[in-house]
This record gives sequence, structure tokens and C-alpha cells, in this order.
Amino acid sequence: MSLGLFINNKFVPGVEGRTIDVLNPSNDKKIAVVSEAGAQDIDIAVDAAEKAFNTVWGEKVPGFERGRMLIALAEAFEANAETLASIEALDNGKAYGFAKGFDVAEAAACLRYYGGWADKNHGKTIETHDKKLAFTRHEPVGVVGQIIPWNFPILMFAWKLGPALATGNTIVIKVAETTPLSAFYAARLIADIFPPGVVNIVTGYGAIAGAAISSHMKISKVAFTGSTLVGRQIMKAAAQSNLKSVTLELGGKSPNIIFDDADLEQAVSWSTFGLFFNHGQCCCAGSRIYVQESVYDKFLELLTAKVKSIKVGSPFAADTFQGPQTSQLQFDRISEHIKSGKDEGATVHIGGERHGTEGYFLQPTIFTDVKPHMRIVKEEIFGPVVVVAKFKDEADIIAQANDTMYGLAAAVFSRDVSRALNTAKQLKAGTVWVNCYNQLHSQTPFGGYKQSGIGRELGEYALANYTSVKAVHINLEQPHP
Ligand code: TXE
Repeated sequence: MSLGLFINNKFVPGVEGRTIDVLNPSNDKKIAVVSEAGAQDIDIAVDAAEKAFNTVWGEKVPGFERGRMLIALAEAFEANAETLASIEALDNGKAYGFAKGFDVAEAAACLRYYGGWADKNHGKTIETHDKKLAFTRHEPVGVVGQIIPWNFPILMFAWKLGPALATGNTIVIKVAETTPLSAFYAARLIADIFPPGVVNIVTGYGAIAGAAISSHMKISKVAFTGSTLVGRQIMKAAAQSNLKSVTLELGGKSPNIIFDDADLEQAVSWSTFGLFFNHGQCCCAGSRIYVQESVYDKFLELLTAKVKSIKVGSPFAADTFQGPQTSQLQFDRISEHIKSGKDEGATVHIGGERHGTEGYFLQPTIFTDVKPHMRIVKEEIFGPVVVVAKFKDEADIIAQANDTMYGLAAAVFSRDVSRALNTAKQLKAGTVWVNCYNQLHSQTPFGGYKQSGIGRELGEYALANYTSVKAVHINLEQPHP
């Protein structure tokens, strides 16, 4: 018996009857079986979403009413926080305390925030001349497709639903095939609040269900979070089908810069959190730490002690900071990166091996003696692996920090505000943290420069991703010339 796809507020089996086993990353054992969506299932979900858009959603429902429902969903997330967090810990492997205190709490906050926007995304009246009135309408785009990854399953789900529903669109969302369970639990909460067809949730493989979404002729917009490699394929599919608009939130290799005047204890704490939070599986992870030469040794000594204190273990143990990586595939990819670091001559300062004997656990790892050409310096590892390098001065660090195809995030640690802001200005990144790391709020935009993505999620900026602007011109008794 498998858990079905969620279409029209009901769980239904996939048309072709195929299923996916969902594994517990702590011990590799099966915890659930879910239906796998194929292209026909995506058609069915899109038809449901289109019907809902034309009958019970979109501009048929006043903004304040859509907002009320989003806020009700936020409250339902909060009321079910322990269940949702337990599912995340079991399915994704993240520590239960973080799942509850961060993922579920922030998901609810995001839904509530966009609930507030639902009746406030107004058009403008525009001055042209005195015989004319022009104004704009912010209209929903229709059926939107959304594809999300496995690193923050319920949080990414909320980031995608919030702005799309607030602005009146209906949704077909594909959740990651490795971590579908929290979204399917949330489906039950959605069914109690939203009309059928407004939110349709499927899972399935990227090359089949994901591709069917990105190339669908009735989907007007696709929002994707995942790898840069797949981001390119999404854009291509959008271009080759109906030129649907595309927003992409992709990978990163974010620099974390420690100047010699930084509060080193604080910098070490934030930097440890900046990389090892969520087992290094954050697109904005501060995976390249650059330390000014004169404080390098001291910083490394403090960082080593801090990283050694990270507790790796069961997601359900109260003191666990780092659980297993989410899948065997990710475990293998990270292990391969660690091997490449060793082969290319970097020093494994600490870690570098598997942790324990079962599940996908890895030791928190620090590499030193790294060179700019090494794969561990250039490529996103997406695991508990950080490289630490030195820099001389401001010019040197700007050059090293920006020497990447990515541009998602960066951080600067310094007590000198001018130095910090001057550096922040020159960094090619969509987010720059000063004296902190991994601070994400529903109110502030998030997204990438360069190959880290297109468009911004969160904040007021995300509303534009889900609306079309219509200009209406009204003639006030101006005769045709
Ligand atoms: O990503 P994919 P994977 C990075 C990270 C990681 C690497 C690979 O470096 O090591 O990507 O992870 C769906 N058309 N990030 O393989 O494949 C897929 O089913 C449409 C960064 O998991 O990009 C899943 O739902 N969809 C990142 C989603 O895309 C497709 C988060 C992500 O999977 C598809 C995750 C296709 N052709 C990984 N192929 C971040 N930005 O936070 C796959 N998918």
C-alpha cells in the first residue's frame, strides 16, 4: 500500500502504478512507499489546478480571504509542529530540535508573512496626461509549477507556496523523491483549509515528473530550487515549450571572510554554524573560509576545537547537532569530494571519514593547505566539509572570494564597519552577512548572482515572480486625432 499523490485535495495512486521507497537515512531502512508521478499524473494535476484557478481561486477569491487561509495554514503547521518535525528528522535526517525550532517554525512564519501580503499587492495609477487614466493590475499568472529539493523539505515547500498562493495562483508542486513525507502530511492540513485543486502535490523523479512540469504547455511559470546542472535543463525546457517564466535558486560556494580585527570567538561560532548547520546541506553554506594571515593560526585553533565539539548522531538525540546526510547518493558524492581533496594534495586537518558503521553519517571535516584550482575549493560539496585558506589584504580577499561561478551568499567578520561594508559592496553575492551567518527571514529577499540563480525568493520581491502586470489605459473624452 503506497501513499498516493495529492490532487484535488485527495490522495490518488499514480496512473502507471509505480512507487518509490522512502528510506531512513539514519539506518538505510524503508519507512514508507509513495506513488511515483509520471507525465500523465502531471497532466491530471495541472488540469485540477487549472479548473481551480478558473472557478474557486485566483481573482474569484478576495486577497484578504486568501490571506486568511494562508494564516490558517501557518497555524496548522504550528499546531502540528511536533509531527512535522518528527517526519523531517526521520525522512531527511536533520536533528529534531532544529527541524522543530527552525524548519517548521520558519515555514509557518513564511506562510503567515505571505498571508499578510495577500491583500496588499496593489497596482499603481500612472500619470500620463489629463485626458487619460492609466493604471496597472497585478494579476496571478495561473497554474504554476514548483520543484523543490530534499535539504529543507517543509521549509522549501512553504517558501514556494506562500508567494504563489498570496498572489492568487494555483500550484502543482513536485517534492523531492527522497524526502516527500512532510509535504504529504501537510497536504492533510491543506485539504482542511483550501478548496480542491488549489495545491496539488506530487513526487517522482526529476527526469520524468520534473521534466513534465518544466515543459508543460499549461504551466505559466516554474520555480525551481536545486542544482545548477538541473537549473539549466529547466530553463531549456521552459524555452522549448511555452516560454514559461523561470526562477531558479541554485547552488553556491560561499566565501566567509574573517578580518584580523574580528571578534574571533564569535566569528568561529558563526562560521561553524555557517557551514555545519543542516550537515552542510545548505545552498548558502559558508564552505570557503578565508582568514587574514595574522589571525589564521588562532582562528584555526578555535575553529578546530569548536568543530570537534559537534555531536554527530541520531536526529532524535537531544544533543545531536549533525545527523546523517540525506541519501546514499549524497553521502557518495561528498565522500568523492573528500577523496579528491586528499588526491589533489590538501591536508585533512580533522575528519575526512565516515562516522559510525550504518546510515549516511560523515565526520565534520576541515581541509587546510588548499589551492584555488582544487575541486574542494571550486565545487559545491553540500556536506560537512569546509576549506580554510589565508588572505593578505582587502584586494586579495575580494579577488579570491569572487573567483567562483557561484554568487549566492557571503559573510564578512570585522569590527570596522567601513571595512565590512566596503567589502560587502564588492562581493558578487545575493546575500552578504556581516558578523553573522545563515540568517534567513521571510521578509528579506534571497537568491543568487551569477550561476546561483535567477530571481529572488522571500520578501516583497518574490511577489513579482507570481504576477503579470497589466496596464489599463482609459480615455477620458479625448477624441481620436
Ligand atoms: O539535485 P537536483 P540533487 C546541489 C548540491 C547537490 C547537488 C545534487 O550541490 O549535491 O545539487 O543534488 C528535481 N527536471 N543542490 O541531485 O537533481 C529533483 O527530482 C526537473 C543545491 O538532489 O537538482 C528534485 O526535486 N526537475 C540545492 C530537485 O530537482 C528535476 C538543493 C533537486 O534535484 C530534474 C539540492 C529535471 N531534469 C541540491 N532533475 C539548493 N539550491 O539548495 C532533477 N529534478
